[in-house]
Amino acid sequence: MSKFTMGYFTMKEADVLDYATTVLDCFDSHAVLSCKEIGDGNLNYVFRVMDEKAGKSIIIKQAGPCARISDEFKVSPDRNRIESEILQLQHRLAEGFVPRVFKYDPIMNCCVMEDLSDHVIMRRALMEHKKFPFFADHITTFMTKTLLLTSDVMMDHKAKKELVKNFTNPELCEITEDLVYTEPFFDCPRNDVFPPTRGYAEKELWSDEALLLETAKLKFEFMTNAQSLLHGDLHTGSIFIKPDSTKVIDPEFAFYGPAGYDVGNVIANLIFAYENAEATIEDQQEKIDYKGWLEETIIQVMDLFVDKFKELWKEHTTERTAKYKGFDAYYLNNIIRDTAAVAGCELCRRILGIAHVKDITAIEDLEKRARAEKICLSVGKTFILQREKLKSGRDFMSVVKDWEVK
Ligand code: SR1
Ligand code: MG
Repeated sequence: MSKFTMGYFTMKEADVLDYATTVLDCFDSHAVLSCKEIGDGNLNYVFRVMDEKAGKSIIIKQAGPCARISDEFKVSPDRNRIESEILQLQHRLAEGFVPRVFKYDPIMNCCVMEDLSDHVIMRRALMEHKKFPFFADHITTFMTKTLLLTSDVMMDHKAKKELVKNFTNPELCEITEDLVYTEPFFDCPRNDVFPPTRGYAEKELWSDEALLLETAKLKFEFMTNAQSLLHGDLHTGSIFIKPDSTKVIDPEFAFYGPAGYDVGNVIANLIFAYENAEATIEDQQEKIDYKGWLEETIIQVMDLFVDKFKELWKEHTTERTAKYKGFDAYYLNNIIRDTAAVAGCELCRRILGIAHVKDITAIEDLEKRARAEKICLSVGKTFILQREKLKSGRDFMSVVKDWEVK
């Protein structure tokens, strides 16, 4: 009996090599394989197994019994099932935008998938000021298809409820409820506040009762609005990219929630890249050019999402009442409002909470970092409070630009 069928344990590189040789049939039986752990996320272990001679490689991703970032977060390794299943579903809904899954192993809580090493992690590429002209088009196709085609507007309601059951994800949702909606908005011991930012957080966020009330409403919206099957953590570290291809990875936070959650995360993380560019590009012309590209991308993400939403709505709506005049605009307005609010929460939580983003922490000049953090917090707060008024990509960007000159 193989050690891989006797019960779960967390694998080291040598175990993964053994697993690839004895359990999988991806490689030639005489192949000389090598293995390296390459994960740098907050939760899991990611191994690349290579047959260099044949130029073949795969990824084996294993969920540990707690988060990699801190063993305070006990998260069931069943998240690997959620990840494998949703990647297969997203492949059917939005082909070409996710890695292929070859196998899910419920004993070892790992999945075997396509190696995307010809792509790069988008956050890193943006920090090197690389441009991706097709990104807005790709990500809006991915989001409209995965979000709308899994909603009650376009799905049989009983089948949708089965998906809600299958993708109930209480532990990972709890992380988001705490880390995104709760802890950044008070002086939580688990927060990680850059000292020059503390005063601003105390005055402008933690003591603003109107803001706190809105964050409570948003948290309940996140917990109770089973609108669409979300990716659930769609930041630029969850995107593998190259100029002509965009692949969305790491959907272990997937569950049925408000569609604007995914769109808002994309927008907020592009704003982090925008503030990184402002703080780190020395040459003025290069800075204007790169920020200009990011600005257009942010605008297009919102606006192409709206255009593609309308097209899909026309083609795929099955729910009779959703076809009533005006319901499409009502539904879309709610998603745009939620997008603004979620972008606002993400902007605040990545500055004040436990899980930061490198776009900001890598800014070496401390004054520039403090300025970037203040802008992110101010934009975040405005997005939350003004969410009913922000209707287009340009509206989002004018908030960012207004705070840059204040
Ligand atoms: C304990 S996990 C911290 C963060 O990392 C993930 O990528 C999610 O964004 C989560 O909030
Ligand atoms: Mg992740």
